[in-house]
Amino acid sequence: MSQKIKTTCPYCGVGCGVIVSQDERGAVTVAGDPDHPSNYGRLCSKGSALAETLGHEGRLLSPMVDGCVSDWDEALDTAAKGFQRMVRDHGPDAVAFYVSGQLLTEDYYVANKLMKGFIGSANIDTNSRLCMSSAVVAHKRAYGADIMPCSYEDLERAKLIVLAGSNTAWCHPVLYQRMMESKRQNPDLQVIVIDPRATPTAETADLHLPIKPGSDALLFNGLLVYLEQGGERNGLFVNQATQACDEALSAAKSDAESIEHVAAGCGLSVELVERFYRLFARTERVVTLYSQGINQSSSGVDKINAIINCHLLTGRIGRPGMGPFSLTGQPNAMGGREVGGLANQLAAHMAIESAADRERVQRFWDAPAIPQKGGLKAVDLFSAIEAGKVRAVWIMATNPAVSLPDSDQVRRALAQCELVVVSDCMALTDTTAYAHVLFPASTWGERSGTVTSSERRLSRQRAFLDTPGMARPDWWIISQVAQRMGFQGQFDYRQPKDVFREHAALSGFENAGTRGFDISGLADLSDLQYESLSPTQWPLTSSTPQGTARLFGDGVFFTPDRKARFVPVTHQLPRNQADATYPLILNTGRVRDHWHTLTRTGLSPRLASHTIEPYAEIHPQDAQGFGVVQGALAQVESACGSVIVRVKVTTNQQQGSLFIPMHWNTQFAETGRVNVLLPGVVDPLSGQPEFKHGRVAIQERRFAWHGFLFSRRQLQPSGAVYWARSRGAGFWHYEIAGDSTPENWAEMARSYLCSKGHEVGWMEYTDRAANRYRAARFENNILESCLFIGPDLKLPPRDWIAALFKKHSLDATERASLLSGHAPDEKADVGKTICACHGVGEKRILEGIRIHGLNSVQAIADQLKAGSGCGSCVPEIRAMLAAS
Ligand SMILES: Nc1nc2c(c(=O)[nH]1)N[C@H]1C(S)=C(S)[C@@H](COP(=O)(O)OP(=O)(O)OC[C@H]3O[C@@H](n4cnc5c(=O)[nH]c(N)nc54)[C@H](O)[C@@H]3O)O[C@H]1N2
Ligand SMILES: Nc1nc2c(c(=O)[nH]1)N[C@H]1C(S)=C(S)[C@@H](COP(=O)(O)OP(=O)(O)OC[C@H]3O[C@@H](n4cnc5c(=O)[nH]c(N)nc54)[C@H](O)[C@@H]3O)O[C@H]1N2
Ligand code: SF4
Ligand SMILES: [Mo]
Repeated sequence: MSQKIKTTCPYCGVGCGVIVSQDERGAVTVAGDPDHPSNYGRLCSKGSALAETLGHEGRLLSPMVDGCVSDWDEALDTAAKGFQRMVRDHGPDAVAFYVSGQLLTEDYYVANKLMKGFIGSANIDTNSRLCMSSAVVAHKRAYGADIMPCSYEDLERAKLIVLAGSNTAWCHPVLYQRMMESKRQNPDLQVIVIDPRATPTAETADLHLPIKPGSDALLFNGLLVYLEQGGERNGLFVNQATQACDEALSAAKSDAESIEHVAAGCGLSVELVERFYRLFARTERVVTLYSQGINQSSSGVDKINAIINCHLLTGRIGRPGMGPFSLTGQPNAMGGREVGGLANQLAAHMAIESAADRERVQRFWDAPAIPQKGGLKAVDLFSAIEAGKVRAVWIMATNPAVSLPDSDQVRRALAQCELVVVSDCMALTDTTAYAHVLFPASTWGERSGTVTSSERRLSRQRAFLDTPGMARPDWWIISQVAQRMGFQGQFDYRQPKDVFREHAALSGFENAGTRGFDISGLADLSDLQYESLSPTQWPLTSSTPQGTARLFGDGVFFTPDRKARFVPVTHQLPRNQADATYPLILNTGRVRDHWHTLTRTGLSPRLASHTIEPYAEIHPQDAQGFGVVQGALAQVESACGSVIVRVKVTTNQQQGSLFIPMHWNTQFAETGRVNVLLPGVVDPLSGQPEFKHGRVAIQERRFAWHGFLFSRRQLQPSGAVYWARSRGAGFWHYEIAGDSTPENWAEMARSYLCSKGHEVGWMEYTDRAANRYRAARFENNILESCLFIGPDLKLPPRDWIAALFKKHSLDATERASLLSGHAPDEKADVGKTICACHGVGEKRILEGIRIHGLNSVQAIADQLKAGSGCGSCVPEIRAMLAAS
């Protein structure tokens, strides 16, 4: 009999429900929960591959102190005493926490309570600073509270969906699938994508505006003027429910003088801008979604307010099928905002600037201290660490040595910080490498609590696995440290539900409708009710026990006079502009099947095969101009650092900019860490970094030799200047390149592939003159590892080698072909993986289209199975069909 448990996907902010089944032997399968209102059974490629990421490979299984295995008592005491000493000697602001939207609400609540109420500093910030802090500020400016008014359901009820700075098809795939499904049901639904790149999302949209990077506020200011001049103002709503409309309009008018002016400023044709404006003007039911292309900007807050202004002018907010919609990235980005996990928030949507709120929270917590002002925001926090102002930091569930801008600065800061405490489930990350105290955290599958999705929907994460080793949940670790700092009474939680009930009670404490975030209806949940809690949207009070799908439909907001605010915006281009030294704009973001710093998806063969290396996308004309070619390696340089990445030449990239994914780090490709290129430029209002606009130069990076190696074991390719590793089915795949040719290839190869004193079946081929070398190592006829080196990029197809690793033994012909470097069968090379679910490669699909006449997504699914699984690759298949 198999056991079934309902929980929530740990990846993106869509918050899909999953059902986990486990058979008697412990084998886990994961399926979409048909009853969960986020996904109704759907999953994307990442969600579908969750069962592949549950192994204990690389896990941190015991506490560590100063690099040595320790026990809980020693590790907890070391951290607690260290923090106490810093507070005593240097004051509470010498201590900081840097936490994460991947913590559960219960963990987050306890961390925030310890810092703000008991250590008495507001120095707790979160990686959500990098993610949606601009949305928080914009929402507060417009609505008086950090509230996202819409529901996912609005995407099905809309007639027009505008996606601004969002690659939804890859980053919120299930929402994208829902949009595409409603488009099938309702062909009138139009989708517009605003993105400098032609992403898979843009390629399937009705209209794509390949906007000049950073110019969105101008576009939306122009839209505001167009709507006003076209008579689209909702006079009743504007008069009764808003303030400052005229100020915003006059700012927009002087900013966006004419459509021609907007078109020129945004690098778009007048015709395209007009089409967008006309569609927006004539469609009452419009939802505008925005994500990192808008938020991660030195003027992200203004951009969001420029968008919200258009919805306020037309009164398109709070009713079905319309509204401004902030897409959140992490599974619990929203939960973090609810508990007040940002340095400039208090708790439960109360304001740190308000004396009354401070007093209220202090009383509720029975806390000795409450900070009088906001704390350090992420980028400033790490500067303060380097400057020695913050002397102890506790990092939880985030990898700032990779994910913060100017990440070499972060490394310098951590290297000299007096006390670095890190809670992570993985032993070796770029950040854990700096820890004095390392706490082993339990992770998805083992932990239990709640998360909140983009649409304000609270869902349960439930444990279904035993926690390995000595790992413990984050709320427990934080409570233990708090108790050992002397705060016994207020942190004696026994279960996540104790924390949850307190959090829910605080949300309703002396609220009386003044604060939008109110889940007081859940404050008295019994243990059983918490266990069986089904997904619901806040506010959820005694008068709205079923939750709330939409807010602001009544035209009542959370400002003092209860009216929404228009915010006058003058567009500002990114502070980084290209110049002669750094002629290209650097744009960064995500790939379809990887999650952030690869600690989870990097271990899944199915997911890793979609993108195996760090790369830069560049327009063909730029590639020619800068002398870089498809498939070669290039060096990309900025004023603060440099990386080496593979070149992808594509017209999807606009001229004058590059795109490099954010995911690679020291564990997976030492020279592929894109954040060494980006300076710590932030939005002055929100502190959110400008990840989408760096300035860089690119040039060819010549190497004396190129190669690749496959091995069943993880290796250290010393001697290679460039290396990137990727997980395959049963092997690790390394792409390598080096500057100096070794005296003896065989010696180098053995140093890579052979463990010392362990001589094994070994075949090799050397052509010194041509600088070619091949070697393969066998154990009982099973291919154990192999290495291919050549003077240039002409190396055997990797998919052929990958296929050989699936075989139980290789026959003589196969061994011979390995050494000759020629695949015996051309078909063995299927190309880059497109469909992760069924492992179908690009070449197979192209062959199907060109040779076998497959002319629709359905035909390809029927014949090749590609696209018939989770559907995440359908946008790419559509693009291949369109290109043929
Ligand atoms: N596969 C995958 N999915 C994820 C994640 C992941 O790591 N992998 N992470 C999750 C998280 S935490 C987040 S925050 C979300 C992010 O989700 P998204 O915001 O959709 O993802 P990004 O790729 O960061 O950026 C989105 C787009 O912004 C565009 N852009 C850049 N500059 C501009 C500009 O000036 N104007 C406009 N209009 N667009 C611009 C980029 O070209 C890019 O296509 O994804 C979540 N989902
Ligand atoms: N260039 C560039 N940089 C970016 C971005 C970009 O678009 N471009 N986007 C930014 C954004 S939006 C985000 S959200 C960040 C994300 O960046 P990070 O938050 O740094 O990335 P993750 O790899 O998700 O880090 C999560 C860590 O938590 C650990 N972990 C997993 N589960 C648990 C748990 O239960 N408990 C504990 N204690 N640890 C756990 C994982 O092993 C991992 O080390 O990156 C930002 N950086
Ligand atoms: S869209 Fe994919 S990654 Fe996001 S929650 Fe759903 S299954 Fe998980
Ligand atoms: Mo994010």
